[in-house]
Amino acid sequence: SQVLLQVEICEIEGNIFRLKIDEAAPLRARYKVPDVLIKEPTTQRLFISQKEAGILVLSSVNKDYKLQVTADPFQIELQSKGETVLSMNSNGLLYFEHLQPPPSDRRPTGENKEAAASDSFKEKQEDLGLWQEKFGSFLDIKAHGPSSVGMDFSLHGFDHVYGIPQHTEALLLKNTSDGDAYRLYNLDIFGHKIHDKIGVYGSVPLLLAHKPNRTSGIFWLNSSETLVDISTKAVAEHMPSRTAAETAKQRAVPLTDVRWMSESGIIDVFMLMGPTAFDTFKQFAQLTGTQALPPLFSLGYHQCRWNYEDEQDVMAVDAGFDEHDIPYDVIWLDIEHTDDKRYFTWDRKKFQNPRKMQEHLRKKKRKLVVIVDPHIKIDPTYTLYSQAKDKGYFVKDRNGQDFEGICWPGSSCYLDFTSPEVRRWYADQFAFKTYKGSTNILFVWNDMNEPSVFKGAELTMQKDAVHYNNWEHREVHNLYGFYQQMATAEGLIRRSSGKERPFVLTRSFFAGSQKYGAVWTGDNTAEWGYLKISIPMLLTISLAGISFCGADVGGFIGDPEPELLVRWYQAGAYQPFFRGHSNMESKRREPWLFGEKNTQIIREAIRERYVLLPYLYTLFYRAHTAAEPVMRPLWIEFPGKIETFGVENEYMLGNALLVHPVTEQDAKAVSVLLPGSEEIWYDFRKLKRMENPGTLKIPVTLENIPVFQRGGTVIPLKTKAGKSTEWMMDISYELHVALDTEAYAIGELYLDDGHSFQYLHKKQFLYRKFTFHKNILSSSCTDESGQYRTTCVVERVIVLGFGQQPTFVTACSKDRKEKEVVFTYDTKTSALTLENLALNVNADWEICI
Ligand code: MIG
Repeated sequence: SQVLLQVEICEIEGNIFRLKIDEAAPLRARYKVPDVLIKEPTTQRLFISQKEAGILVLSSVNKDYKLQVTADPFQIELQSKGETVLSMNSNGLLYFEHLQPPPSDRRPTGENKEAAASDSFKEKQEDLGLWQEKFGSFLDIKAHGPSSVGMDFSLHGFDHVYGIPQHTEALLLKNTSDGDAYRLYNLDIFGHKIHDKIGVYGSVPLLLAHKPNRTSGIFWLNSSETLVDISTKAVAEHMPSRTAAETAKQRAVPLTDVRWMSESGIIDVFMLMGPTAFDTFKQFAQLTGTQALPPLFSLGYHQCRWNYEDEQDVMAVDAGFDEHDIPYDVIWLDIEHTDDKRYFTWDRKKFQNPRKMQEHLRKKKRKLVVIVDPHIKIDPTYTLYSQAKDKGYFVKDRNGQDFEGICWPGSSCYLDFTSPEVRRWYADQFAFKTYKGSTNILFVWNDMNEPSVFKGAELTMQKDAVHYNNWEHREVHNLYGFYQQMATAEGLIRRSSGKERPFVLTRSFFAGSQKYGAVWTGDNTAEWGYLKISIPMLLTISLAGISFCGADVGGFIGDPEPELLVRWYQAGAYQPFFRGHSNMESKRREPWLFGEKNTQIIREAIRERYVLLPYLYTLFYRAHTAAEPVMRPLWIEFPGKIETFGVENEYMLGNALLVHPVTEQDAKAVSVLLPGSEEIWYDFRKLKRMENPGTLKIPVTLENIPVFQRGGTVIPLKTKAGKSTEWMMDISYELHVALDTEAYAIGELYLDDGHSFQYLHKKQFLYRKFTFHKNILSSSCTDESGQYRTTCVVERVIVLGFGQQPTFVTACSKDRKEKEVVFTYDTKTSALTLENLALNVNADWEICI
């Protein structure tokens, strides 16, 4: 087209490369995604190591990386220590629609006058299709014309690719050559199918590729509708100086081509060079931030329903948990709690005294979460509406009027969260004095923020709606929910004068949403297939940087049979965000409604969760500080073991627990892969060493799901569950020390007040390490900078896989005398249990066996 494009390539600190392509002189600025990168990345100098006609080779300072740029055809090859990892545009699919004046404005100029005259009719017709488009009865007028961008990447030696949530799909991304591309376009699809490549609710344009010696990532920073095509094939190995004999022996090596296409914006892509999976997570976090550290209560169990009807209902459900001795932390109110879907208000007939209700919950050491959606009922008497209207805070339609759509309240306008001023104002709505009836135990749930617009094209906002700074909705679509959660989290922080951690659950998300709270997978269905697919879906979200994720336990739509509900609780108890939720039309399903036996099993599952919280909280601290996903596909822990690369029916929780949910009806046994021939695995409940690693057939009953602890790890637990996390503050700890082949184990415990930012500002935390080595278990400090006062003790230690009955066990802490420890040794399981330890969790001590 002769329109000049400008290419920028740079190396970013920490093994990241960035490629940007924009028009050198566009008619108007093209959209560049703001607010997702946490800071302008620090670039590193690249050196020119070769330059000749049409070829430019750049090397990194340490010479580890080389970028070879060729001019014709334009291609870039990225090598790491001589190994080609990634090449760009090798299939020539770079595509860049430059901005043009609208057809009506175009004046034929000198030389093309004649051509223009003869082709003008045809051209106009063709152009028209690019300047407006019909979708059913909806007309999308593209005020700035066509502006799509696209490019292909070849991943050399890779045939396993992951990421780009959210789809109801398998963990391993599939070849899309003969079907739909993976679509990234946030949509509210009620009753969505499983195994579909249409996007649902949220998008993170991050793709990871893995092979035994390397993990790499491609982060395509674009918030418009995006398609990703994937094609994996085997190609002849590339050997520069090949002899005839070598050619004969030539191996086929895998290659994955990934083609990204976006409706608008620029090409801005980050190549995360790993080389390990954990390096890749750090690189992505360096760009988009890490998981916010959740308040401890939010890792407990959440009880939700559309809807808990009124204050009496809330109290009764709350009391039901105590009556049935089931721990829970939070009860949720859906849209029916409001005055006719006016968010930030209460239906005063059903909730006469919301503060009193919250005081009641507070006394029970529990919390409340209420829903706050982004659409605002058109009603001049509704202050939120009239203020936003006056201030011009709503998204506009293409004619400059407030965009109107239908949603729960009927005709509604949509707050323009892309504007910093709107976000500030919105955040202020959460101030206690503004949000009447709210207290500091109230937290927030953002729903419908794709945004969902009933009777809109694909049930969302028109692409030609107009946002802050005149950007069309098409540019910012996938960012809308990200911004709402950002503003909400900010509001909750601000109402506490910066002291308390927020909790905000969002349905729509984008790269970086991890900084603002939790996400869930939306409206799943109460069927076995949805329980099964929830595992790869959550793993994919976790890989994309969002550790705090979960799926509606029980399945939102429909009524689960009791067995499915039980299995879902057992799975959810070992997943990051754990909430039971159900649709308006679904029957009530509080955990005690399915007979004594099922109540007992669900109670046990939830208690297991509560007992495990010290471990889970520590994992979240690792996610927060080191970008390690809480819930992990097996291949991350076993990067060299090809048999793990496609596993999605089980997963690791941290590095120590392997969880295999039961997702089949009436299962009598499940086939579990315990990877690593050199690993030792222990049954987490029976505390017994598994005979052999590998694929095992494990008998199951309805009582629980298979969970295993990996040898070489120490897991901190509480000795028992309580009514909620706050009731458990003083309960003592128990350590499960699982020995590896060297009779060694190591693990950590992080703890703090569980709710404030003091861990950050005042360094009020404890970060402890437990090491088992040469028959000595020692407790030491991992981070000397942290201090936290607690009287909590380690009460019990169980050493799994301990070779023989010891004769004598002693414990000694720094300034105390040695004391003898009471122990029992189970010769059948080889588990050694040390009791009545009373060793302060805050102190250095040793136990000698
Ligand atoms: O489509 O607020 O995904 O969790 O209960 C219904 C009512 C709208 C969708 C959410 C669901 C919530 C429901 N909302």
